[in-house]
Amino acid sequence: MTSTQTLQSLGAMLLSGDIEVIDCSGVLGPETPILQLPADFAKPTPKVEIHKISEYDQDGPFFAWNWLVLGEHTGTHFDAPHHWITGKDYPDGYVDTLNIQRVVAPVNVIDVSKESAADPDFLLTAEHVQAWEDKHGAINKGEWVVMRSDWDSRVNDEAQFLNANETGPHSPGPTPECVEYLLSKGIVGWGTQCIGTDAGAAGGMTPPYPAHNLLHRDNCFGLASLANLDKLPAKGAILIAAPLKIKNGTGSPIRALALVPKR
Ligand code: 23J
Ligand code: MN
Repeated sequence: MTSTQTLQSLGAMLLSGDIEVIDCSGVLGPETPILQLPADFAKPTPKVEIHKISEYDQDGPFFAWNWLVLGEHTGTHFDAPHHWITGKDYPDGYVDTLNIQRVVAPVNVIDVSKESAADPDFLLTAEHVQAWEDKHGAINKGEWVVMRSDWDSRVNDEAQFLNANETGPHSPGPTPECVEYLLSKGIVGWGTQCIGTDAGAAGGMTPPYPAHNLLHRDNCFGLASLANLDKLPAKGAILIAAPLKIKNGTGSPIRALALVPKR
C-alpha cells in the first residue's frame, strides 16, 4: 500500500468507527491535582484557575469565553527535554522547537495495574519490560512506552492521587535501569498515569528522578497523568501527544489521543 492509500483507509476507518479515538487526558480544572515538591523547592505551580470573561452578558452579549491560570506541568501533560538540567542544551528541547513528527507514534502499554494496586511503591524494572516484550513483542525505535497503573481512578481525590504521608509520596514508576533499557531501544518517550513520569520515591534514587534525568538527557519526552490506558491494547495503538507551542516552553498540558482498532 502507498502512503496515500494507507491514509485514505485510516480516514475511512476513523469515520466508520473501526478505528476509535480514545481520550487519554484528564479534565483540567481547579480540582486537578498539583505536584508537591519538598519544602526546599517550595514554589509550587498554582492550581488551575478558569476566569470568565463573558457568557452572553453585558461583557459579551453573544459570546462566551474564559482566561486561564495554568502551569506548564499541570494535569495530563508533556515534559520536554529543557525541563531537566540534563536536557538543557538541546536547541530542539522546548515544546515550540521539538520535532513534532516524533510525538505521533506507536505506543506500547505495559500493564502493572495489579502490581500498583498491591504496592503503591511498585517499581518497573528492565527485567519486567523484557518479560513484557517476550509476551507482546519488541519495543521499537521511535515508539512511546506507557505504564498502565490505573492511577487515573484516583485523580478526583488529590490526596489519593499524590498518595503522600510522613515518608513522602508513594506512587509507581520506573527504576533508573528500566529507563536506561528503554532508551537503549530508542524510544521517543515514556509516560505514566501518576502526577509525574517518576515514581513517588524517585527523589531518593541514583540519579534522583531517573525518568526526568535520563529521558531528557537523551532528548526524549515524558508524559504524565495519562488517563484511560485500560482502553488501549498492549501493542497496536497510535498515540498522539502534542504539546502547545509555548515559546521556550518546558512542557505543556496535552489532549493525548490514542487511535485504537475496534475490538
Ligand atoms: C519539577 C521537579 C520535579 C518533578 C517535576 C517537576 C515533575 O514531575 C513534572 O511535572 O515534570 S518530579
Ligand atoms: Mn512535567
